[in-house]
Amino acid sequence: MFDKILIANRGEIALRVIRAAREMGIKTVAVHSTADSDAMHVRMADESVCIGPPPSPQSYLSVPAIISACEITGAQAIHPGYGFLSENAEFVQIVEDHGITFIGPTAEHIRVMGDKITAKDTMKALGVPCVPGSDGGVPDLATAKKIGEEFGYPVIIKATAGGGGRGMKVANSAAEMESAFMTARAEGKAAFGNDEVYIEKYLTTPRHIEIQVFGDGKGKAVHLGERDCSLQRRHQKVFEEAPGPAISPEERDKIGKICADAVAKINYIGAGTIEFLYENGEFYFIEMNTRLQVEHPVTEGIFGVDLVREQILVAAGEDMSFGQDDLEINGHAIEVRINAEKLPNFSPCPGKITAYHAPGGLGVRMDSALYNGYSIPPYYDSLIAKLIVQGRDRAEALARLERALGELIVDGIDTTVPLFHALLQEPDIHSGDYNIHWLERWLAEHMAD
Ligand code: MV4
Repeated sequence: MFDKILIANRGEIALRVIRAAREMGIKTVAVHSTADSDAMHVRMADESVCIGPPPSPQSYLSVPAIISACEITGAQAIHPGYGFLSENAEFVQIVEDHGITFIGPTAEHIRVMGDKITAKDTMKALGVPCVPGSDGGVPDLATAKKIGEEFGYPVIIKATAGGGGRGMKVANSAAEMESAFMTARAEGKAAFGNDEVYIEKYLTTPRHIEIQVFGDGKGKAVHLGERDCSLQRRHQKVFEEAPGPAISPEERDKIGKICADAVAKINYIGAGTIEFLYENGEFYFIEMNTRLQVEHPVTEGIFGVDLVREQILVAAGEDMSFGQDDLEINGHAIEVRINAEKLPNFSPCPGKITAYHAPGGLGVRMDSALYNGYSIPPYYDSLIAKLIVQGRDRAEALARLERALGELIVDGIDTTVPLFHALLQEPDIHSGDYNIHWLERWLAEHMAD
């Protein structure tokens, strides 16, 4: 096992990793920009290294600075958290070339899943159900129109280097194809330097259901059920839950086994998420994320496992501490993402926290790097806290969410907390009757400015 690891991240996820490492008796190194000298992750780690000025490209994304921090402190492994360098295959290669262990998948798995066409080809070949569409890239407009006719409109054109909603355009008819095709191409080129696109049948009212998988890198893998992350705004998740209110135990076992078998076959190591659209009782693969995700705590809650601990175990060459037969769902968990943003426009709202009180009690987990008097810097993501609640069933989890939100005090800045109080008044939230468009529609109706 490692003696010391470095966490190449900040905020709540850096704390999350430090906590797992400390329970395992592993020393921790925090890295930070000059804007984060007073940040909680710096205080909580055993050691810290300043790696550069506030803008991320010169600090949290600076590969030489992070490698140097490892060498100076003698850290043997790097946990990337999510975002920043977590899905950067070149970074992983450089880390390994320096004799440092990357706590996460191989550079090759990250590369394969980062290219959405290759990811889909790979998953299809492994028996994972995919959205019908072009098999591979679509070279020109004429081919795009042929595919539109073959699968029937509406279709969606996606940049192969895209993901998270960028470089995506819907065409409702042949007439809309030219503009949608050209725009998706141009966006792919501008944002990712790659103008290759592919086409899928557009699913009009799906849910976003993602399956948590975990592999040991030696051909063994398990699944930890699904999360329903359909409640999103501009491709940012807002509210996530597990298990999915629309998924039956039989459906879970079936799609879960398909996913676990797929990642076992490619000797996948560590945590991964296989994203699906779910409509009319069918799952359609869209993307795979090769990292620990923001919303992993809802899965940890219902299965009672520490995913970061397992990541560290398998990265050190040890076995996972559980197998599929050890995994059983207990109750229901919900996470809400609390952002330093001002409603109704969700405009970023950095500034000084003048009073802070975190909720507690049975079934409440608050993952946050906030403290009283902390100043939220303007340079980074606006996520300031994840409130995760768990109950014996969904109704109990929702009641607990409302109770916990009531206890929370974050003064001095605006947050998205009022959004959650309002959502908890909605019958559709209580019945679980929502899809990927529900929140945008609700916001248009309730947050008109
Ligand atoms: C789709 C789709 C409908 N049909 N693919 C958006 C982000 C990227 N991960 C995939 N996305 C979508 N792909 C087909 N074939 C609708 C979306 C989509 C979406 C997906 C998940 C959660 C929220 C969404 C909001 C708008 C569109």
